[in-house]
This record gives sequence, C-alpha cells and structure tokens, in this order.
Amino acid sequence: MKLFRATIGAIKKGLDRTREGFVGGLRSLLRGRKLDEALLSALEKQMIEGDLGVRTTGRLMAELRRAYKEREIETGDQVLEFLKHDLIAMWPPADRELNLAVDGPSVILVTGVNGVGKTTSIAKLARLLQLQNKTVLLGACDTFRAGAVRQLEIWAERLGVDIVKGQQGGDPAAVAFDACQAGKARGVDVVILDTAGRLQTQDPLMRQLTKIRGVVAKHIEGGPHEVLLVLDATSGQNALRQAEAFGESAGVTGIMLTKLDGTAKGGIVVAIRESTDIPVKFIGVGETPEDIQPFEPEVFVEALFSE
Ligand SMILES: Nc1nc2c(ncn2[C@@H]2O[C@H](COP(=O)(O)OP(=O)(O)OP(=O)(O)O)[C@@H](O)[C@H]2O)c(=O)[nH]1
Ligand SMILES: [Mg+2]
Repeated sequence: MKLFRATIGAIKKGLDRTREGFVGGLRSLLRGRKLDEALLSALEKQMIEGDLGVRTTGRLMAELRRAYKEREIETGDQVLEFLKHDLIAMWPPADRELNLAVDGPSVILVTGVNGVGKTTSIAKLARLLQLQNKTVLLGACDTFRAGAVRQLEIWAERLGVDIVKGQQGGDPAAVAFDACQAGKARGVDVVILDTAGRLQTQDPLMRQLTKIRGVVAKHIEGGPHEVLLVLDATSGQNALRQAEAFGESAGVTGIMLTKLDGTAKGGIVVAIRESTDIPVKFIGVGETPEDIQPFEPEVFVEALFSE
C-alpha cells in the first residue's frame, strides 16, 4: 500500500513558475513550428538554462536529433510529447516510499545546509504522517542557532506533536538520545530529528552528524531509518553539489526538494537524478504544512507540462 499519494492540483500550483518559465518557454519555442537544426539548437540552449543538467540535455538532444533525422519527429509539438515521455522514463519504478520500521519507533534524521527548509519540512512531514494516523515526536537537535528550538517548538504546538529538546549550545547527540528514548517509552511511531544547518565542508559539523547517527543506531534497531537531505530548489547547481557531498558522507537515503514554488528552474529535479542515485522522496511547494507532496515522476511531469 502506498503511504502517500501526490495530487496533481497541488503540484501544478507549486510548479507555476517552472510551468510558465522553463516549460512555457519550451512551449512557445516549439508550438506550431516545423523542426529544423536551428530549432533544435535553440531547444538545447533552453534545456541547459532550465537547469536540466548538461548530461541529460545531451542525451535528450541526441535522441531528438536521431528521431528528427529518421523523420520520426517533424514538428515542435511532437518534440513536446517526446520530451514528456523521455523525462518520465528517467525514473523507472523504484522505491520512493518512506522507509519505516515495522515495529517500534522509526527515526528520520533531517540534514542539509543553512536555511534550505529543514525545520519547515519536518513540520510538513509530521503533518503528512499524522494524516496517516501515525504519532510523531520531534527532536530539537539544532542546539546551535539561537531560536531554532523555539521555531520547532512552535510547530510542535501547532501540530499537536511531542517535542524533546535540550539546552541551547548543548550536545545535539544527547538530544537525539533523549528523543529516541522518549519515542520508545511513549510508543511513538516516528521520531523526526531536526539538526543545525551545516556545510558539507565543515568537518566538525559533519562529524557531529555521524555521531548523531551513531547514537540513533545504537539505541533504535535499524535506525536511522531515513536520513533525509533537504535541498533548496532555488539554489540550482549548488543543490547538486550538496547532494553529491552529503550523499557520500552522511549516508543520505532520500532527498526533500524544497521551494520548488520559488523557482522557474524545476528541471533541477532531473539534474539531481542525473548526478546522484539518491531518490527525491518529497517536494516542498510552499511554506505551510500542507505544502508537501510525495515525488511521483508521472504526476510531476504531467503537472509540469499541463497548461
Ligand atoms: N516558498 C517556500 N518557502 C519555503 C519552503 N520550505 C521552507 N521555506 C522557507 O524557507 C525559510 C527557511 O526555512 P527553515 O525551515 O527555517 O530552514 P532550515 O533549513 O531549518 O534553516 P536553518 O535551521 O537556519 O539551517 C523559511 O522562511 C521557510 O518558510 C518551500 O517549500 N517553499
Ligand atoms: Mg532549522
């Protein structure tokens, strides 16, 4: 059974900018046109500018040029259909479900650089889990930034979920330990750990993350069940570099791609697929707890290309 389902209406709204920007641009370039070399070159340029990634653009263009030469494709409208199918095919059926424990608390560790939307995404995920009748406990392991604990606490109050916190400046791994213990003692379904923003180049902070993972692994069987990396879609190529670096050093099991509503370059989701094997599991399309959607390629591409 699927845990979550995407709804095309909500995704479509969140992708307004990309639909008008990147896809709208493709549409106005291709609609009603006869295909020729000049049009193919213009298309290639737009794909790269839309953050689709160099490799994916190269591959799609090679396939398009072949189809054009063999006269399978003769019009711009056919190119649009071709692109849609090819994009969907980039994500073969795979497990994008949240990995949860069968028995006992599941632990989800959330990480990423500063300001990408970690804490907000945790609130969204907590709400999604609540809708599935799961109980949630939040662990405020961002003991670093002033106000971070309070920010998570406000979300916990609004959502009506438990929170475990420590002292500002305290050891984040100790908070993770307390949250795991409380999760077990209270019979909570999912413990979500918020962490301070960090750069992939900040060794001490990356080691701290390893320590948190170690504490969780020691006290919760199979934990952490997910290490979600939050990436800001508006940061373009930087997001890709973060995915590569964190993917290697932090044992990331899934990506939450936030702020898709704030960019005209939603093609970034394709570039992530191109440069890492880490599945995008959720997308964020706004600032409220309702603005989260599971990433389902067909729904996503359909929403992207809809008028
Ligand atoms: N438009 C939009 N804004 C978002 C989204 N997700 C988060 N934000 C906003 O991004 C800003 C930063 O969000 P936080 O959740 O505090 O980010 P963070 O990664 O926890 O930040 P630090 O803890 O400081 O590293 C806030 O203003 C959020 O409302 C989204 O999907 N769309
Ligand atoms: Mg935060």
